[in-house]
Amino acid sequence: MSQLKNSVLESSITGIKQIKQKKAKLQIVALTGSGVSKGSGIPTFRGKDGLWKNYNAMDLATPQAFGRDPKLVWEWYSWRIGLILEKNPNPAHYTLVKLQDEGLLKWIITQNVDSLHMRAGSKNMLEVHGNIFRAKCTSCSNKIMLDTAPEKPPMCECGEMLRPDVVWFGESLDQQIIMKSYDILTNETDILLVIGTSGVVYPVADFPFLAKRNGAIIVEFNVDPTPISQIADYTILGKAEEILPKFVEAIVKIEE
Ligand code: BJW
Ligand code: ZN
Repeated sequence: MSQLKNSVLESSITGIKQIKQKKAKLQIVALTGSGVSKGSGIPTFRGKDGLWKNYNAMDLATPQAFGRDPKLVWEWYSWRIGLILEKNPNPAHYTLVKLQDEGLLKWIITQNVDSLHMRAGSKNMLEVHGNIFRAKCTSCSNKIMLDTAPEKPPMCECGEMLRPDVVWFGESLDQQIIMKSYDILTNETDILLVIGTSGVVYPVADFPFLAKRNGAIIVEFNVDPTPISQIADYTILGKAEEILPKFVEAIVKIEE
């Protein structure tokens, strides 16, 4: 059962110290969601200030919506691209880079499409829901990168329309990325940090459960409890941009 107190930060460090006594090199993996970019000023999807408060997911983030009105869908994505370009990574992103540089964090599995982990300098990253700065052809296999917000729906050189290279509701996730994620969560994860995700969107919502079944310790960072809190060994309540740096600082000290 997870502990939902603020002293949880300290008990999580004590718990990790105990695991460290049994295993010389810890393998830490981070699973991130939109809450990690909230501190950069990028809205999350759900919750009171979330994108889905003002926009209907089914009108904007499904292949059917794009089929009906590609211009509307591109307008929404262009607006988001413009917004993200004005923002910068926050301490939550940078602190994961530090953990990676220390050789402790092996992988970041992110649902975020905003490239902020990459802009902060993270490596070994799996973007399971795609990337908003990439567009793919609706007809051929062409993909292009976008460095500015498109003013009108971009077209492929083959003459067909390009679409955002993100995963919409009802679409399958990239099979290779999913298989790699399953492999990491099954075989390479001693500690899974679950940061800023509501844990309601499948199949990613199952990832912490898979890691747990395979023996990983789950440490969750969120401003509110989520369905993942039920299986989390520690749920540390607070803003990722504030609590994650404290957690990482303590973890790095254990290693020294
Ligand atoms: C902070 C904070 C701070 C705030 N610090 N924390 C099984 C069961 C039920 C349903 C399904 C199922 N399998 C499939 C489905 C359907 C569907 C689904 O899951 N629906 C549920 C919503 C019910 N899944 C799919 O369709 C997926 N495809 C699939 O499964 O294919 C196989 C299949 C095909 C056909 C039929 C059946 C199966 C695809 C899902 C694609 C999701 N796409 C989006 C949009 C991406 C593109 C874009 O950006 O436009 O991905 S939706 C949106 O949700 C986005 C996110 O990556 C994803 C997750 O959201 P996230 O990141 O967790 O954000 P929030 O807002 O939900 O939460 C933020 C959290 O942060 C909160 O907890 C806050 O408290 C916290 N927070 N500030 C720390 N400062
Ligand atoms: Zn094409």
